[in-house]
Amino acid sequence: MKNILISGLVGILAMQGIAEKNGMDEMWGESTIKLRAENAKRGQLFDEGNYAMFIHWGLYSQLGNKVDGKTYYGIGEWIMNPRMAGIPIDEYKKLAGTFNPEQFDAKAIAKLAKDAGMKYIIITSKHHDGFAMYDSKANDFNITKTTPWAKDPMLDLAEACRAEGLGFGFYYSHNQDWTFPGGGNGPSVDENGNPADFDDYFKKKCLPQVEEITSNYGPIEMVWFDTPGKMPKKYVQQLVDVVRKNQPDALISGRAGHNLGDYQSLGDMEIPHENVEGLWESVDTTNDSWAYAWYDNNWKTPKEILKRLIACVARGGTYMLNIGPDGSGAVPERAARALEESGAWIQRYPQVVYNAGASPWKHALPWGDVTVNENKLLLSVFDWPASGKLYLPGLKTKINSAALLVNGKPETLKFDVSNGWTIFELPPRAPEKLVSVIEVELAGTPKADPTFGLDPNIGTEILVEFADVEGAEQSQKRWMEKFGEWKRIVQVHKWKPDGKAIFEVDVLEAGDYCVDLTYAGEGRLVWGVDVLGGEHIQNEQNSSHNYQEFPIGWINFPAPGKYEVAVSCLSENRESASLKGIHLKPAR
Ligand code: H79
Repeated sequence: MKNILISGLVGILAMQGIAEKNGMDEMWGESTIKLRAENAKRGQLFDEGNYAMFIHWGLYSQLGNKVDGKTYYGIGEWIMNPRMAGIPIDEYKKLAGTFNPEQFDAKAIAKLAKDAGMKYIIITSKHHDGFAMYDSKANDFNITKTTPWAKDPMLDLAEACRAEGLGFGFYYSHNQDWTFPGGGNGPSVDENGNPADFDDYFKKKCLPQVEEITSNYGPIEMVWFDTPGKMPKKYVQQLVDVVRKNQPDALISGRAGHNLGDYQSLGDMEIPHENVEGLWESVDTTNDSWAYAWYDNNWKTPKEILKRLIACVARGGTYMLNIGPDGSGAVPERAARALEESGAWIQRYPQVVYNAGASPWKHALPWGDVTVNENKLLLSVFDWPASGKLYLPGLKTKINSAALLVNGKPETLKFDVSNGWTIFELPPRAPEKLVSVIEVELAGTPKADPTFGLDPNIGTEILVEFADVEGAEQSQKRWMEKFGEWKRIVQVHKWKPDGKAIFEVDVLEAGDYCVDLTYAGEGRLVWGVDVLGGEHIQNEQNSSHNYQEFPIGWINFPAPGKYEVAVSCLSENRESASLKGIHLKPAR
């Protein structure tokens, strides 16, 4: 993501001046502020660091998705919503009376983020429930006024981040407020039964609170607004103006709304398959929920964390990964261990992530992914080939040298070039348990042909978003796996009798390949697969409402080179047929 200029980047601003204006010199220490004044550039940590910690923590963390003995599955911060437990406002507010997070350890959290290789922390200052997790003068429904703990954790966390050399920033739910009269999806009347509108909420709570979070915690990295909904532009503009006034070096998330943010925020838990232009971010979580959920032990392993992080960097973006401390303030042990283990890997291979940019292939490769750092390609190998050969299709820039990193030292690799493919000779065993890295030094700017090469070792999956479609519709499909846990795919559906999804492939090793299709549908479906100008195969298989892979048969590529492979749905009852991708594997 290097080399992308943020529009309206104002350059380095004297943070000291801002601190003085707000009378914060004592709190933050002049020397730290000066240091940041010299180094800080708007969005630098975002643009170059590529990895951040997200924290969802609030009153809801105390419930951990269990209310009156009943467990609700889904995103924990939504627990009071009618779509989850449906807790009445008065009941919910009572939770503050027992919120006593004695285990909260700001230093330990900042150290965890640092050890994880993350460059800044963004934490929920107020989520949709309206509870401020900081000392708010603007509104009493906050952690210092209403809880027995009565402390402001954000002062400690901001300081701990600064001590670790990390950036710090706030999530703020600006549109939704489910407990303040007039807030988005909140009550429409006040305590006295008088009607309240969004303007009331905005003036009495939202704007003053954004003023507070941008004034009282020293220089911050970002304000992460979320779910703008139908919030009119004039309100968003006022919030943006406040952030710019108080924190000229802070980024504003794309979810501020009306295109007033500094970068694009993709959907929750969305990791794109194809490179995305511009400045953008994926937000994701270590398990399935954002906020702590007692049952949620579906943790991402260190390897999955690395895969997802590297995928974001390789697609040209930055990755923010969430933890949900529980009601005591403790970070779930398994999340912490996974972050530390993946972080230890990043310390060994910082060049793969920091200052690294997008893959010239524009998508992942069958065995791993590629990031670019200066004139080097960093090949992150997730699946080590048993054959002793790693196949890289379509590299168009000459290679000066290639090396496998073993215990941090480069060991020169031999390679051959054949039909536009680069074939590296590898030792039989991977040097790394998690992800091994090959550094390829190029003679010039990295260029590659993004055509999917059929890997001679393992199967190559190609999603329909990379296909050309005729006589059918290609569209995005979104659903929630559990409540609030978003999944999305591109599907080809609404097949006409002559409909086709055409995939371009590059074959290095001629011969038979096993074709599997991933689809959803109802009942048995008949699919045809054609190598254009070559063999046609077809078969009937079962289907299911969720996407599964079904074998179709073997198909032949008679010689090395490029081919078009067309998939069509041949059933008469094809209304339900929804194709997600094709998988081609050498039939050996
Ligand atoms: O903080 C996390 C989520 O709580 C928050 N964003 C992440 C970072 C988030 N809030 N809302 N959403 C994400 C989108 C939710 C949309 C839905 Fe619904 C909730 C779809 C179904 C239930 C509200 C009701 C919108 C449509 C119907």
